[in-house]
Amino acid sequence: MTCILQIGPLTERFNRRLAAEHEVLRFWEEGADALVNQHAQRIDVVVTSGRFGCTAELIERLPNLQAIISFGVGYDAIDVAAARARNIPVSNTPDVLNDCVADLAFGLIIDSARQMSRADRFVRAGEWPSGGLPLAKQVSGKRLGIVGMGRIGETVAKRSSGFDMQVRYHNRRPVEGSAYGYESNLVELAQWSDFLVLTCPGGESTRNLINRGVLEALGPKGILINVARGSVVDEPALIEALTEGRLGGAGLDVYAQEPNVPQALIDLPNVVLLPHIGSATEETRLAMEESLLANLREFFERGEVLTAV
Ligand code: 8YV
Repeated sequence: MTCILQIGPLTERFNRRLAAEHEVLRFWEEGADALVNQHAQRIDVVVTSGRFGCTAELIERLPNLQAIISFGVGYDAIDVAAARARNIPVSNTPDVLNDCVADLAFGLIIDSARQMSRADRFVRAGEWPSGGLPLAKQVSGKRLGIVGMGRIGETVAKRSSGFDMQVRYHNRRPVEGSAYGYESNLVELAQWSDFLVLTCPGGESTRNLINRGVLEALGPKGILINVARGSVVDEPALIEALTEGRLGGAGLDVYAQEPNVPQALIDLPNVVLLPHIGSATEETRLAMEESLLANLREFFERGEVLTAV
């Protein structure tokens, strides 16, 4: 029987499905570290997620590791370079989550602009009889800047046509055949945008890409939406800009130190805070599980993964 090291728990259903077909060592359970030492030679595959990742140190501890199969599209928490150095393929679950992440990005755009969460809190707190909320900002017809025109960025852009928005994007390089205008200068894109939506990968190449200068350019009327990774934004600079009114608002699904959200963000009225739920629907999570299991099956049957990173 094949031996899998599962780094963290996914759904009960998934854990059961995996354990039905394979011997699974559960890395998050007590005593797992000793178990890994004991079985290190036998572990063929690591199953992990964007959240749990896989370190170079762990890869090094597993001399016969043949593949890393991950749940989620982002793989910044997996040391892909260490895996590549040993010719270990890494797979993720792209495409199946594009719609849900893009839906959530749009939800954040509308909520941040129209202050729906704030209005909900206002009604629940019984404040309506004693006054109104400040006027909100319109969404339709506005300018949407997208940072990272990959599969998710493209899906967000598609959603915007129903809102008669203009779209421009920033990427490392222009996307061939894209219907949207390319902006090589991120500060200029931020200056142009009413909403700046982040859909780029995390990791070292994009760390603190959204810095003080970009936030300054987005300005007191601009809104930042992040459904990518917390690492893409200089979080202290974001808090400063929001607190001092140099940025209009933010809609965030991801943070620098999840699951810890800075109190300064919690205290701000013009910020919508979500607990990293971009792909968290029943339909999409099931599709992600299927994609992970299909990668695993393909690897065991043919020695290759289906969706390599
Ligand atoms: C998942 C995500 O919640 O796919 C991603 O990159 O961030 C989310 O869809 C996460 O990967 C699960 O750990």
